Amino acid sequence: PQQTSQRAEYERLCKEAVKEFRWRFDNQSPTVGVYAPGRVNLIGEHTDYNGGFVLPMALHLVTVILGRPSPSGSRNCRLITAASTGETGYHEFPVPQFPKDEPWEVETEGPFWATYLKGVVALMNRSGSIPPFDAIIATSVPLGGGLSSSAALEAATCRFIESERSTDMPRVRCGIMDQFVSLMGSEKNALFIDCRSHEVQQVPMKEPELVVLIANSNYRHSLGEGVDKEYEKRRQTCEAVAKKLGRDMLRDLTLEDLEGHWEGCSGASGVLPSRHVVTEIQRTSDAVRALTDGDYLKFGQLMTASHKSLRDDYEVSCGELDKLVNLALDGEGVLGSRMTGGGFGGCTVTLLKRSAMQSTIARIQESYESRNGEKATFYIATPCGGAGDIPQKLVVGKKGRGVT
Ligand code: GAF
Repeated sequence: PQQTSQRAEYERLCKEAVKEFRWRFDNQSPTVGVYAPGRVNLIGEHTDYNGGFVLPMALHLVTVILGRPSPSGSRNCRLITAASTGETGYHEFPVPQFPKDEPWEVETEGPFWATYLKGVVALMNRSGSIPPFDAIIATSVPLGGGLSSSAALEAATCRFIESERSTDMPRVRCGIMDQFVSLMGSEKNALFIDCRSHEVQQVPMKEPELVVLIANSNYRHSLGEGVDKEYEKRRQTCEAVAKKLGRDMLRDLTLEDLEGHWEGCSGASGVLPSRHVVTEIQRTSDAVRALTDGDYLKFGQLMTASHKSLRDDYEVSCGELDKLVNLALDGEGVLGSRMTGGGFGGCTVTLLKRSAMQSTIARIQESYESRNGEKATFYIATPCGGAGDIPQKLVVGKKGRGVT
């Protein structure tokens, strides 16, 4: 795989998006451009909504939004996606507003990707001061690939609205990790986030002989469709067990607490998922210590243990992810491997020696195929910064004529 920079990614997407924006919107150039990255989580899975620890890093893969205020007299926002996103479409809607005192659900009419954007706009539009806009979305974060394409879109929307006037929307009660790292990512560092206190520690990723390799199973997950029920079910189980044992969150429980109440909990369906969360929180803080001490062997072992726990106790892996992890581990120079993100499809993340990268990729390519007959695709992950503005000259071009 090519190792591109975040800047190269947003420049490429911006060029494409400016052309399509001008083509669609009367040859006008956009005036604002922003980007926000996807993420890979190194360890700490399904811990965020239990108040635990996570260790994600922002990626070079980004979502960009370019736009401008709507022409005067227009009351609606107009939204398009760039052809390369593979989810092309057009959607027109009035600027959504979050009612102050009533329960509210985002208007889900229109394509699903628009719902994420509308939800963020509504939350930011409590005072009703956001004017309508025209915008285009382009992305290099694989959709439904477990690298936070939806959080990247939410973070980009947030940045876009902020820039113009200088969370998970489609009913998934997700945690804070993805949006947090997409906004706050740090170049050269993974972020160790305490999801209860929101304290953050930057953890340098600085061993040049090691590579973090992402393998996309190309079996798509979507937390917003069918799979969302599985995600929500697990979340409810965690909340119920914590409540039953008299605590706010599983973060407050130890393994001993849990084992002592083995009988009291709702059978294996409650205890096993909780055991994953409690042990994963511990593994994540151990992993940060290992990384800080330069003990990469240990870090790798913790990653692999995390996968087993997600597979056997939390039951969020799938055949494709297990196959990718097993194939990765089945060779020299691989320190650890695990599924990353919500699960049920998407990507794995593997820590390995640089010298072992080609042979590992070749081994996977030879034997891996998803249930839909897809091969895997690969990315090298280096920690990148969070959401930002695209330089004006790329967005509007010379003398406001746009980039052609
Ligand atoms: C998804 C969610 F959006 C995150 O909040 C997190 O819970 C993750 O699954 C699992 O660690 O990406």
